[in-house]
Amino acid sequence: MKLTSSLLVGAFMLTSCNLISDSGTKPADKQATTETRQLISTMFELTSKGIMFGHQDDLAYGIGWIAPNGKSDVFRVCGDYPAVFGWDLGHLETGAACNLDSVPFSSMKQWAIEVNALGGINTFSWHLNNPVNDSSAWNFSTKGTVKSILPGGDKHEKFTQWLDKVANFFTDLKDTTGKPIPVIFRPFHEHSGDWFWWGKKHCSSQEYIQLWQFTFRYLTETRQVHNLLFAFSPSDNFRNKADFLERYPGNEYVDLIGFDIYQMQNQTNKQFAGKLKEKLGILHEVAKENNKLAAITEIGYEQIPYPTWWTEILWPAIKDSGVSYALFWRNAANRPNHFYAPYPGQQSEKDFVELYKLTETLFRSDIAN
Ligand code: BMA
Repeated sequence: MKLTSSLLVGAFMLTSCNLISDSGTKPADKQATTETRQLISTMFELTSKGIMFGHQDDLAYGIGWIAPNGKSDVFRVCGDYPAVFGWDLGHLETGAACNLDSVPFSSMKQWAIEVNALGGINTFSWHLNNPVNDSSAWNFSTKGTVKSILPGGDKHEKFTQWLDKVANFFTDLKDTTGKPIPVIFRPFHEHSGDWFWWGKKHCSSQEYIQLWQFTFRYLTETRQVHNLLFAFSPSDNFRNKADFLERYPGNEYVDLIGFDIYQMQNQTNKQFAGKLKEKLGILHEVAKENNKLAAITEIGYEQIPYPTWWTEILWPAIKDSGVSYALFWRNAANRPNHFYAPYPGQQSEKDFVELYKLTETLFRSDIAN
């Protein structure tokens, strides 16, 4: 498996291609580009090979470095890059040069293009500001915020201008031949929690669904952006399938379903693994019934305080889940102890290499080409 150790050297590792039925492998956007169609098919195919490892802001910064003065903590530990790269568009809507975690959008674009060229997959979340008071995504002090940005609302036009910026960003992501590169877009995430202004307590199900459907149509129809797969991801607080689907906008608007889950410091390994497994069981059922890709759209244990967490706790819980990928959250350069992937010298480093060596964990070199 992991033969290459350089992002610049690609080896085609997959020797067999299990052809899967066409149903459910087509993007929700009926006019999606050929590359976007290929991406969704490839992702489905890869689920029979293993689970892709993903990391947020992997190329932008890590422990003790900020680009260009350093590189990927994941690479530093295992000599390979993640297969999936997470980015966040928060603050793009304001016209700022950098996102909410100080990543320059111009660099983000370049990295996303590079990732695509080298066979990796990009996924974008969007911690967009509160459109009513221009505070952060976590500010829910304004009433009826979601309603105000829907058609007819007094912030609707402002919201469409924000979506224009997102559309421009995605349209700008082009390969060397000028073709738009396919990416995953995961807006309005963790909507089943209450911490974002689009959260459960702050809008009705109908409003959330309208917001999703409007966003989908605005990007794909009004702005003709056709390089997106749409990911729907609540937090981990759903109890059953119906609960998971409570704010689901419908199969015609979604390509991938998942959830965000973190091990809390007061949670034992056993509790976390049990919860993760239980939620993955529900996700698997929903994904199967709706022919959707499934993923763990955010995960991690802050500071990874347990040396063998990767192979003893995480892997047994996820290995048979059928998810396409698990995206680990960021290794913040400017926020002490806010990291979710190991770095050289971190106590779970060796165990992470063991995880890396497993045939069923897929990193960049495993999915190249
Ligand atoms: C959170 C934290 C914040 C960050 C936000 C968006 O979970 O990592 O520091 O600003 O995600 O990336």
